[in-house]
Amino acid sequence: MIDITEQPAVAGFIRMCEDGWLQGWHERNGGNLTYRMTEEDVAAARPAFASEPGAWHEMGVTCDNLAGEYFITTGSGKFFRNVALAPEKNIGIVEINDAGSAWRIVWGLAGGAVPTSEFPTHFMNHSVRKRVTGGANRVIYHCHATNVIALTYVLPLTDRDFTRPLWQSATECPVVFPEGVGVVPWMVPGGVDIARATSEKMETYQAAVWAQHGLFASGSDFDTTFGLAHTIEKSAEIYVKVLSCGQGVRQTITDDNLRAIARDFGVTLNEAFLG
Ligand code: 2HA
Ligand code: ZN
Repeated sequence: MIDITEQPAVAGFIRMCEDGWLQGWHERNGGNLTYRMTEEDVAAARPAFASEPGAWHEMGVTCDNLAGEYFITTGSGKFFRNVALAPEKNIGIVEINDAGSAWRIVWGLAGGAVPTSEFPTHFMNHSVRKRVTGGANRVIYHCHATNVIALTYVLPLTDRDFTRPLWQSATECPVVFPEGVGVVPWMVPGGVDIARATSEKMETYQAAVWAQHGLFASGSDFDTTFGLAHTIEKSAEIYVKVLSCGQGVRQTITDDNLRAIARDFGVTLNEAFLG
């Protein structure tokens, strides 16, 4: 029997859970992570799959372009803090049916656990990001990034009102997320409505802010997805500190500065947020 936790996809997944925990973004069971496996990942993990997969569970959403895919997912109610200690109890691998509407557990989530309560949102976001990135996107990550959440109490909840200060609070930001960030108003977590609202934002953006809740980030691998969340949260932290000085903003990165960064780094900034 192989040690599945040493396979690169599972090992990378576990490391990212640990990284998020160490950042303080995953109090209790906060946050969730999913990864759409490659064929090679599935082949490497298959020897550890259960001889009898679990029962199929309908999700209430259907995504044709995810039929037959395999995902690594955190478990509902599980703590990121515990993932590295007991992976098979806190994360698992699910297979999607041929209709793209149901999952069944093939490894992990031991003891009756199920995929994250946000699985429908992750699933719909995977579908959108897979389509708009031509299959490159594989990771969807939800974290309770403290300063991003704090800003949702003081900034207007629009894509523009979040993107501009985030771009202006760290010079690398326009390079890392030139399309900006989306903002989803406060909604009940875990349901199909928040899944739909988020996936609409992910048509345009790599990341979406959930008001008074957290951040959704996407990417082609663990490094870029974690790096995106980290960059957004760092910029939010700087802006929170700037506001906390209580003197307003004396000087910032101007729109001409932003355009100059975009030109030199070869990225196209979302013009809707300039000027
Ligand atoms: O998994 O963060 O949004 C717990 C959550 C729900
Ligand atoms: Zn959450």
